[in-house]
This record gives sequence, C-alpha cells and structure tokens, in this order.
Amino acid sequence: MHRPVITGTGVFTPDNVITNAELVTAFNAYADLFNTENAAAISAGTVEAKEHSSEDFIVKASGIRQRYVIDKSGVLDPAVMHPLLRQRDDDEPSLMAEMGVDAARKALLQAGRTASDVDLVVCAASNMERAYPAVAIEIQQLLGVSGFAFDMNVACSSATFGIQAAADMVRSGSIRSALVINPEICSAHLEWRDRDCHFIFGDVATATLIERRDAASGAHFEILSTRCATDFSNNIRNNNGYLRRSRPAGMADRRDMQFMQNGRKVFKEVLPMVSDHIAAHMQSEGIAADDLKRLWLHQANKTMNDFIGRKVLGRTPAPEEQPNILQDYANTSSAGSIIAFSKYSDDLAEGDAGLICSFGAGYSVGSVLLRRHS
Ligand code: CO8
Repeated sequence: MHRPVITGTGVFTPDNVITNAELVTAFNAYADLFNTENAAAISAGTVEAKEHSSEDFIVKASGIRQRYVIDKSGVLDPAVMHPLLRQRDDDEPSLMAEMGVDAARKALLQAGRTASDVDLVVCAASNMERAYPAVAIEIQQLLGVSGFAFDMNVACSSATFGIQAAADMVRSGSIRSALVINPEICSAHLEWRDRDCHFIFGDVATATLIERRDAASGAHFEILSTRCATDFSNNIRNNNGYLRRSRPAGMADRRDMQFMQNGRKVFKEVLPMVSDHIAAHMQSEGIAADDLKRLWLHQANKTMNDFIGRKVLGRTPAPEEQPNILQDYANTSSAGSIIAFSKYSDDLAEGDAGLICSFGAGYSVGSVLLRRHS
C-alpha cells in the first residue's frame, strides 16, 4: 500500500472579467428589449415581464463581485446573452482540453514533474464538450502522458470524487500518479437571461497532481482519507443531452436545457448534508475541530460557507482559516475548492491538517482530509 499525496496544483484563469456592474447593465438592457418586444403579450398577461437585476442583490445574496469567462462579448450583448465560442476544427485541441492542459502543466511544474511521471489523466467536470472521444484522452495526448485517461461528471463534486478515485489507485499501486483536471466552461450552460441565476457562474480550469508519498521531492499534502456521498435531487438540474434530437420539434432553446436550480431549497437541504458529512469524516479520522487549520470549501455562496465554517469549527472561522475566492471567480463548479486550495495552502506548517470539501448537484458531497509535510 502506498500513501497518496498532492504534490502540485494549477489554475487556468481566462483573460476576460465581467464585473457585477457590467453584468447588470447588460441584463437590464436585455430585459428592457424583451419587455418592448413582448409588450402586447405582457399586457395581455400571457408573457411575464422581465424585472431588472441589481448589483446590491448579487453581492448580498451570494458574495460574488465578478467572474472570469472565456468570451464576454456575447454574454454582454443584449441581443445574444450567451458566450460566442468559435467552432474548432476536429484537428485542433478542443477548448476544454486547452484549458485543462494549461492547468495541468502548472501542476506538473509546481511538483517538479514531467508528463512521463504520470500514469492517469482524469477529466472531472460538470459538463463535457462532446460525448466522445473522452476529453481526458485528448488531454493525455496533448501532454504526452502514457497510461490511460477517462472523463467523469459529478457536477460540483467532480474534483473531490476524481481525487478519491485517483488516490485509491495510487494507494493500491495500480498507478504511480494521476492528474485530476477540472475544466469548467460554466458560461456555456448558464442561462444569462434569468436574473435568478445570471450572476452565479464563471469559467476556469484546475488541475491536481496526486503521487506516491515516497516519490514526492518537495512540500506536499498527504491525503489522509476521502469521503464521497450522493443523494438524488432535482433541485439542481440541466435537461440538455443527446436525446434532444429524438424529442418533438421546438426544443432548440428550452429553459431547462441550461442550468436550473431552486436556490432556496438547495441552500436549506445541502447545508445540513455538508456539515454532517464533514463532521462524520473528521470524527472517523480522529481529527477534532481544533486540529483543523484550514477549510477549502466549494465556492457557491458566501453565507453558505460562513454557516458551514461555523458548524465545523464550532466558532466563526478567521478569514484565513476558510479562504473564499468566489468574490473574484464566482461559482466555478468543481474547480472552486481547488482554486481556494491552490491559492491558500502554501503557508501551512509541517503536520497541519486541512479539508477540501465540494458539494452541489446530485446532490453530491465530497471531502478530502489532508496533512501538510514540508
Ligand atoms: N436582482 C434582483 N433581485 C433578484 C435577483 C437579481 N439578480 N434574482 C432574484 N431576485 C429576487 C427574487 O425574485 C426574490 O424576489 P421575491 O422575494 O419578490 O420573490 C428575491 O430577490 C430573493 O430571491 P431568492 O430567494 O432566490 O434569493 P436567495 O437569497 O435565496 O439567493 C441564491 C439566491 C444566491 C441562488 C441562493 O439561494 C443560493 O446561493 N443558493 C444555493 C445555491 C447553490 O449552492 N447551488 C449549487 C449550484 S452549483 C452546482 O451544483 C453545479 C451545477 C453544475 C454547474 C452549472 C454551470 C452553469
């Protein structure tokens, strides 16, 4: 049995930022346009008028101040309201692969490794650019990794579930090391025309390198244990999929083919699920609240994270104990907790324990208990 460790992480951040001010200006122009175009139906009561969005609401309800996106021109055009992404030739790297390769190279560099040290690539994300061939296998080829690769999807929990799969394989000896890569193009499955959710998501890619402890040359985090759980719910759902063509006509732009959620219910149901999950995981490993030096939580909502932090530690965590990145990146689905880990873990001391936890659609929750070694 080998002891799995995280030796490197990488984050790819798109060049384009959309601030809340820009987002709300575009949304409100779209709403005005919609209301003008549908004035007769709105006054007849057959179509509902669109209400304006507000910066104050967004910050108060979520803590989000801006988001990075691959394309902002389409998102901010009131006549378009979705990203405009060039159709790539089959011989070019696909977009998810390109983002994933960038993050993966940064993780390898941090660990002082090359592609030849890696046996497995997992592309774990909440949506895939195509059905097949697997994006992971394309990333494997672009990096020059031998061995094998596969895609997996557990929505927001994809990264932690991927880390569990990779860590178990390292532990058993079936692989030496794995890259778990999370390219999230959330902008392409977000409904930018719905004020209830248009502010929630952003684009990013993260990568985590998992190796055997005896191969690690520098500072690293030992994966003490992982825990995953799921419980079916329709409260976060997207009905897009390959059966679309087989359905009756008129289904090209249906609301439920983009991200749908009942945010209030998610908030209420997921909070106890996550708090209980983390408490049970820590208890089973004999880690007390006082032993935990850092919580790298899923980045969906600041109030949600404040609540979980208080529940887990039994007191209000200091900002550095539970770092948030959602104010800058918004919700980046599976990548959020890994961005927080990547940016806020270097300062931990030998022997310090920390926990990564992601949660979301499924419902799903995954946690990874770590110990720092220098
Ligand atoms: N501007 C102004 N007012 C608004 C806006 C807006 N933009 N949006 C809504 N309002 C109004 C509402 O209409 C409502 O008005 P009224 O009281 O008159 O009905 C009022 O403001 C309050 O609205 P809510 O009750 O909806 O507000 P909340 O305080 O509940 O905040 C949140 C909404 C932020 C969505 C909150 O409920 C939340 O964060 N919930 C948890 C969400 C969560 O964690 N979801 C996880 C999803 S991520 C995931 O699993 C990944 C899925 C795959 C990735 C998808 C990528 C696209």
